[in-house]
Amino acid sequence: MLLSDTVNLVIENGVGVIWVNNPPVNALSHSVRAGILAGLEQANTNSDISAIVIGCDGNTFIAGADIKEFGEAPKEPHLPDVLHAIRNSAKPVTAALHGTVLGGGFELALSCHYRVAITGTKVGLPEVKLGLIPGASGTQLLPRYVGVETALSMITSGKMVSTASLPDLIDMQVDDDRAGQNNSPFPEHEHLVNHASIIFAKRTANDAFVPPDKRDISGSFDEDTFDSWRKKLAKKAKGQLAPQSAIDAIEAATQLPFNEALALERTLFVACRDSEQSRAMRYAFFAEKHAASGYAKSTCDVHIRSVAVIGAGTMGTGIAIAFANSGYSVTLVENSEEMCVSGLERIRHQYQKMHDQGRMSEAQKDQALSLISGTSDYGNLADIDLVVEAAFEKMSVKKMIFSSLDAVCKPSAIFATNTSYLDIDEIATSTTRPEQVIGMHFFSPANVMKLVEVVKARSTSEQAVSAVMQTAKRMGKVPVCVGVGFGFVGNRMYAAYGREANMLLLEGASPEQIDSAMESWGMAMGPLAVNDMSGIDIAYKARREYPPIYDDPAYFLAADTMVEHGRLGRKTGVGFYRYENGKKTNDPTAMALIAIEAERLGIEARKVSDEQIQNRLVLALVNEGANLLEKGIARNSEDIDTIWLNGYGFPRFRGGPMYYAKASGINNTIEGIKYLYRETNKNWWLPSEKLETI
Ligand code: 3H9
Repeated sequence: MLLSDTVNLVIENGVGVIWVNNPPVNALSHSVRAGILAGLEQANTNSDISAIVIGCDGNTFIAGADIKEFGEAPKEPHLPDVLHAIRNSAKPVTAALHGTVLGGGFELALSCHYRVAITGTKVGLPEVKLGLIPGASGTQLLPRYVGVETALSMITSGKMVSTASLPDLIDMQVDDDRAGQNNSPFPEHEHLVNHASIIFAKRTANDAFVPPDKRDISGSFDEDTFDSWRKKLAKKAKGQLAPQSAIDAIEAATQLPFNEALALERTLFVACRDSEQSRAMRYAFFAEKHAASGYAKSTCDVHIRSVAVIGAGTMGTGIAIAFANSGYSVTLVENSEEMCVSGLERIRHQYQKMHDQGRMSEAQKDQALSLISGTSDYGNLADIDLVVEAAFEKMSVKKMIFSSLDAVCKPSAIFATNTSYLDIDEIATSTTRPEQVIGMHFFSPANVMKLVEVVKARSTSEQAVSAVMQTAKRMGKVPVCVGVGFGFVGNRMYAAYGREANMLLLEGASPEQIDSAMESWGMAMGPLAVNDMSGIDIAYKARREYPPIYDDPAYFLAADTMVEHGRLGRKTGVGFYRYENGKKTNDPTAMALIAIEAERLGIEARKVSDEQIQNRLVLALVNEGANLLEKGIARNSEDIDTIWLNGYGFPRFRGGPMYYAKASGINNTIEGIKYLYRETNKNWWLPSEKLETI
């Protein structure tokens, strides 16, 4: 019986099955909420039905509220009302779980009287990642099943957890040996779990059951538990409202009667939902999806199964690990057998470390290692589908590698370079297949960082772009397609950001003031601490090999001064800071050296406020982002924001630099940039013509 556009009720063996079909992720859109409510009413009044099952079609049980509806006027029935009806159903309700049971979908499952899950099912309350807290009883019910500590950890991190690790939550586990063998979904999973749930529901139909809200809160906790979480998250999730609100709501679950605590949860949820932070994070969620979606859906008959990585340095080994972790067979290529052996040894060492830190099981480690082999003979690459070159950043070296590959690899093989700034069109000329030459710019550490800039050169075919975008997506990366231009999008913008940090040093701001201003604004790390960590000499050398378009004596003068005094950053124990036993301390010598250069250029030291620092660095990003849009190197603002959120530690609750510029009012942003142009008289502050329409 059709209950709404997306929900059916079928009766099987005396069990009423409320069947949801709302692709792609069975989100709780209005028609799903209305359908489930209608199904409950009908099942409770139908004497042929003794118990109820809620199950879903497709790859997953309900993965949450429909995020698209958050910006619209809420329509009845609201989710809390639907879940109230489930909890108070006279006939027991069983949730049939598979896939990723998230947010409102997990709250629905928690509101049921029983849960049946198939192997591989994951549950989670990821609302904090959208600047929200669970708004339909999640903060109240989860601690009643898994205890306060686990609930605090799951809700404030938003991380998914396997149902296998939550035995108190699941009433029956359905085994499927194939789960977890690869990343592909199992089309019949929903039928298996649904079938098992019907049998379970029939068997337990007459058992006495405790409504979930009547369960006691388990586990040990006291007032300190909540205060210590507040302190911990004030550091870890600095500046964010939602994690703190989540703690308040969970604490209320331990102090107030269920209905009062539920009302408080709702109030906190609505405040979060209507906050700028949540708007920014919801925007970021869709920006990331849009960055890859066009390519993920396009037809592409190139299937990447085997990969070769050229170069066993830090980037090369990280890239090899990233591929092997996703099930690709990887050949690591080096100039000699000895270099190969030591590259493979470094990889083995990395895996051992991940295993020792509890980040992967022995079996996962062995499985990944079994996929990686090494060679120094290009002749062994004849059947490889994708080659990723991560060799020395020199055009002549890259061209030699690509022409050697061209001579041995099969015609369909795609050649990607991990270059950070070299011209990929020029690299492509060294092959007979320029349409299959592309950039795959990973960020260090490549097996951890999610961002991959997929660089489409002028000659690259759409098919090669699709194949690489889809491969990166399958690796769990966030791929963004960009065009060719020095530094592509991320590093090009980072140069503008770093340039202003350098200018501010000449104007009298200290490294620690600049870094702490940016960190308190939300950046994961300040620009000068980052520079010390990655090595100040790297960009110094690049500036000498490829002189910047700006012929200005102050351009990166502070960084150049550090390098010329042998202060290369962490690796030499001094840079913008001093490092003793790995600990960073302020170093007045750095400022003294910079002050001498400032005086030489006639730049007067002045007092700069934290707000001026934040404003200047962020406006530099925005203007450079708009320049890249103007040149067509970035497709749109969403792509730029996705790059900054996933590669540079930009605070998600600010949405990304371009979103932030729009949310702060584009006219204010333009005025700010014009002001800096007038004040500094520097060409790089010339406002981009694209700013009006970013
Ligand atoms: C919540 O529940 C609040 C409640 O506590 C309280 C309410 C009162 N809504 O990621 P994919 C789309 S907050 C709308 O590529 P995958 C997505 O945009 C919500 N659309 O697939 C994409 O569209 P397109 C808490 C959604 O297999 C398509 O589905 N839940 C939603 O790699 C496929 O997505 C979450 O935060 C949604 N909730 O991963 C879960 N979710 O094809 C967020 C996805 O047009 N979702 N779409 O580009 C996810 O984490 C992943 O999508 C998931 C599937 C793991 C489910």
